[in-house]
Amino acid sequence: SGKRLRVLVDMDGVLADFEGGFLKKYRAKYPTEPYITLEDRRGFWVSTQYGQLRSDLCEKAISIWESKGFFIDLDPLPGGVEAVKEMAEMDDTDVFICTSPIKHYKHCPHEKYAWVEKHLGRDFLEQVILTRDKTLITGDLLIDDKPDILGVEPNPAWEHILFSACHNKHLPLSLPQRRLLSWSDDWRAILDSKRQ
Ligand code: UMP
Repeated sequence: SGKRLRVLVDMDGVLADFEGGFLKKYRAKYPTEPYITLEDRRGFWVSTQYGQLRSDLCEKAISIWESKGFFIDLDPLPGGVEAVKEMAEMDDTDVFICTSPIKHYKHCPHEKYAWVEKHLGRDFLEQVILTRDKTLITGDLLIDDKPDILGVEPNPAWEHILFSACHNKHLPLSLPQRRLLSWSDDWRAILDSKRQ
């Protein structure tokens, strides 16, 4: 009973394998350059860590996700598409995909919609929110792999659930923040904990 539950689900690193897709295409384009294994990834920004490895690798990294085909080619992360479909079928539950496009807008926004259509179906396009500021979006939960989600709204409506990823799994959890270790973890219990 009570009001409907609104769940915001991030795309890169939560539904789509941004890190795996990046590393595969970076190594294919720059086979002789050094790279960072997923095991050694630290920090949300791939470009920052590549820039620390060697300064010119920052822009080489950026060239990968600015390329045509990068976002549409990302593989779904295990269980994500199934979880979101199940969530959307639950009583009194609204699910939105909440994702930040890169500022190089030539391919990314189009391919994010195309990815949702391909993996979740045409009807799910109604649920897509592209925004560079997630603090403006109201919801009960935001499932996102970015540790710090900041914007102009100092007190966002949602509770941020940190979705584990190669770059954040070593971070100490700043209480009372909760984690979802993967889509095999108990996401249903997290939703239930927010229901009236
Ligand atoms: N992104 C960068 N630089 C990086 C890593 C990711 O620009 O080093 C992009 C990819 C996504 C966006 O489009 O940032 C992150 O979006 P969210 O996962 O926060 O929605």
